[in-house]
Amino acid sequence: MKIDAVSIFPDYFAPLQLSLLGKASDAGIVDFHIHDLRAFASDNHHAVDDTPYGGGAGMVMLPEIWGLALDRLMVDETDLIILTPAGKRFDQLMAARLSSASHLVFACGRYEGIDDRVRQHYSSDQYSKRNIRVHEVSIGDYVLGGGEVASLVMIEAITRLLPGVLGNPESLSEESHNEDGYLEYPNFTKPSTWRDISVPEILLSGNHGEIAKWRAEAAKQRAADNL
Ligand code: 6GU
Repeated sequence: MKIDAVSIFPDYFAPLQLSLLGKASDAGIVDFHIHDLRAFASDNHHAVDDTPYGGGAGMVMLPEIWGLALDRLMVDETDLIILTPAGKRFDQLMAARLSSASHLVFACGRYEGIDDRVRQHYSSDQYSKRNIRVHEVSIGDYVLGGGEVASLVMIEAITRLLPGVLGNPESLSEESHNEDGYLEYPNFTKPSTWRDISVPEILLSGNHGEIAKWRAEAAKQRAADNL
């Protein structure tokens, strides 16, 4: 999978070199390319934003500069993800769907967002005919300073689903926010008693049927507690 990200703060993406993502990148499973939006700004101040038509607070990112940055990335079979708190909520199902994409482009808005004509332009027929799809995505109901951290969240959730990224693929099928929305059961390791708290007896029993039943019940209880 090829992943491009466009941002005025490319340094935000340094964590892509760490841990699982770094290994996936070294192994050639994902190919990250980070682009500095400001490189496409041509005026003296390298401005990337201006005041909104119609008035109001904040600044809006200029369509011309985004067009220059994105045009060369929009090859056939591309999913363009525009990060905005007004987008569709990211979840495990969306992560799973995007994990089968061949090319993702993350457009990280700052300020009050990107001029909406950028979304409109890349959503038009000339692009959909080439299997270029546009998604406006939010990672949750709170406001961040920009789309960079949201992109990192999405990239981590998506790439760990790629074959070969996780050491133990079983942890994928057993895991908590499995697309059906079940929370995982609580986990314990050695020692069997820590600060007077003992691990549930059943987990030491070796009875796999009873253990599975206990875990299903504990997971349900936890999900109910978190409502
Ligand atoms: Cl994608 N962007 C911003 N700025 N804030 C957010 C978000 C995105 N998702 C949740 N909050």
